Amino acid sequence: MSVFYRKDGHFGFITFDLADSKVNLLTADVMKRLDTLLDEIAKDAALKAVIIESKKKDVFIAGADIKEIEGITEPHEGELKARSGQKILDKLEDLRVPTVAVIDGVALGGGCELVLACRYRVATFNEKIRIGLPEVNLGILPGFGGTYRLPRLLGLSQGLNIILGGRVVPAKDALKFGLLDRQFPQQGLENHVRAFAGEVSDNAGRSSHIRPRKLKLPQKILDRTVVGHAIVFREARKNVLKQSKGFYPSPLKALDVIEKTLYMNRDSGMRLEAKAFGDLSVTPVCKNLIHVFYLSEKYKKLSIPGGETISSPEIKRCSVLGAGVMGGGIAQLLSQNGILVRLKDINHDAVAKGLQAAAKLFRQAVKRRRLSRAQAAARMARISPTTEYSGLGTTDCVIEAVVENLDVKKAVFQQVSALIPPQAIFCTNTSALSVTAMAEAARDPSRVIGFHFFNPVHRMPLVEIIMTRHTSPATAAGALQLAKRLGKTPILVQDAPGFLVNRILLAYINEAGRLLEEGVPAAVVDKMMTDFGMPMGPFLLSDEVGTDIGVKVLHILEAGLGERFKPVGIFEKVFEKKLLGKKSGKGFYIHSKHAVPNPDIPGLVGKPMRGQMTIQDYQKCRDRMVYTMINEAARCLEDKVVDEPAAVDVGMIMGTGFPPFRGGLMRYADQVGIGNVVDALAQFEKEFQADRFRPCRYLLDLKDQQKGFYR
Ligand code: 3H9
Repeated sequence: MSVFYRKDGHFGFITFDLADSKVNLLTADVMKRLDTLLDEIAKDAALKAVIIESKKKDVFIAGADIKEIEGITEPHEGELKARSGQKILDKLEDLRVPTVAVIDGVALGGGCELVLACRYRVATFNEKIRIGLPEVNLGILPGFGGTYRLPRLLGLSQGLNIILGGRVVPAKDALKFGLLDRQFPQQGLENHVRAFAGEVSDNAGRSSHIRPRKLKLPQKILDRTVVGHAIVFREARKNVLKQSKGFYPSPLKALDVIEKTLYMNRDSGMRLEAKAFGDLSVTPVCKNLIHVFYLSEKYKKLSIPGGETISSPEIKRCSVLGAGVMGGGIAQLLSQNGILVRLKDINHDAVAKGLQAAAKLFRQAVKRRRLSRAQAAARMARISPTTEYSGLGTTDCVIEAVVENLDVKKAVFQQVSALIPPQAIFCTNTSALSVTAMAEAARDPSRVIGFHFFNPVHRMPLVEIIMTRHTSPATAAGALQLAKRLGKTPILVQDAPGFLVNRILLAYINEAGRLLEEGVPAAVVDKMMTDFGMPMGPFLLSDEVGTDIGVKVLHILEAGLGERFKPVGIFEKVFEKKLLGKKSGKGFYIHSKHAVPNPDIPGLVGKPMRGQMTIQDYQKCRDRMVYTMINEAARCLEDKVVDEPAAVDVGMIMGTGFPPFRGGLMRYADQVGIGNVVDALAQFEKEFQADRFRPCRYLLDLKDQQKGFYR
């Protein structure tokens, strides 16, 4: 059983407690049971109020069952699913007596829609509470009445903000927006709720708003007049088009639905919502985004085999060596997550830069009201600067982020490993150098591990955790635990040149360089990839990272993996000319307010750039870059750098911004068809007389077995 009903005096209690599940879900069975209960409740003339609660810790209801949505194959099936759920929630809304949802955890998607159908919503002060409608992140829209009810409750602007952005908000914001009526302490919750239910049942029939929202004048016009609505819709459409770049259909569809239903009666509005839900639920984008949801659920809980039995001591103190861009960012992230940080660099200026970088991030958090001034100051105070190797005797973990030079790093490992407690974890944030070589320079190689953050540290969700043959399970378990504590998604990678993400990325960037040398302008190559959905093209990315860094990493990859990674001539030339990218103001682009193509690049290429391309040529160039990535990723699987295709997809989406709507690089390859990828690569190999395109064994085997990476 999943939904229980009890009557206590004049109050009815509906309790959600889905058996054998950590979370409550509005599965088809749960909805059926709720339907039956509501029919019974509606007949009870003695009832004064209905209270809806959850027995799950930190979860009210996590929404409809995503597995059921994944299984929808026909739009009509999706439409019916939404329509039947809507009718049940309409019954809840239409109950004669007041209904009170008691939220002490997450109320997401259908869970939020259920509370919207209640007359009142109260919550505890539980920090874990999140309320909202994340459906667009799954490529769908709220289908249990959310698009109809939320704009009516919160006003059009705030309603659109939540629905189109797939936003979820903490209780404090929900109270401010009018999504909650009241907050109570967890202690004595039932008494508070009973008193509240008593109060509202005495007032039944009067306002359903306990806290009527006081809108300031411009907002009042925007939210409460037809002209205001037109302005809000126009702005929202502009924003959605800008954000979704046409790749994600659901926010636009949600906007269309709300625009049409805002003045409709409930039944007509709901029908339109259900139809739109059905249409979206069968799109490849929806199925791909659901795949990404599962991947991220799986990887955020990643453990090493047998890792559940290893207890790693909590990391309370951490030393960060090197206060550059990465070191400063890492120090900020650690202190943000309650860890005391010792930030070391060789001189005061260098340390000051790292501190300034951390302080800037905290200032931004205050500006965005994510932190109070006092909280930011307390977090900043957790970082203590030093130019000495002091304080290392009590550290639980060291993260090395000094200059990317193996000899320097080995010296650091040798020196510092003698100063830290024997059980401390020693991490390197190198982006490509041999972690094994560093481990072998340390006193205890089993405590050394790679912990590769991506830039900017506070924003990029991925951490590559790099294991060497020496790394102990306890060290790996400790590193995974740290990654989770920092809110990052880890992937486990074996030590190999460039690890996983940079290896794939640089194979692709080098191929982009070859296209440029063939006369395809850098901006055109970049557009090919942004049209594919990448957040930026390879040349702009190269400018962001720094062409010096790119060339350096390519040389490391060339040394370890061979000729195919030899930096293409144009990268060497750009580097020699000190066109380092954003940091020097010029690279493939000139960086001022906007990046504009650098007119000197064609001269460096030494041949005229091509004019208009045919669609076929355009696609072929793009395929060369994308299939190069697929081939390199397959080589990583063949070399056992990672253990499964899912790790590649998590790495590429979270480390490079590979378009989530494509479900990941490996899933994209499956959708193209492995046979087609292999044939195209073989064709490129022949046409360009280039070994680098030769499909690797892993791909050939998949083709022979008529398999895909996932199927
Ligand atoms: C929707 O509601 C559509 C409607 O508008 C209309 C329909 C017609 N479905 O992550 P955890 C699983 S769409 C299926 O470890 P946490 C999760 O995968 C839905 N499964 O806990 C995991 O499985 P496993 C909109 C779900 O505390 C297990 O529950 N809702 C769902 O770290 C435990 O979860 C969302 O998008 C689900 N809806 O985080 C919310 N939710 O044990 C998606 C969870 O096999 N969910 N599971 O690995 C989340 O964001 C997080 O899971 C949550 C809990 C914050 C709830």
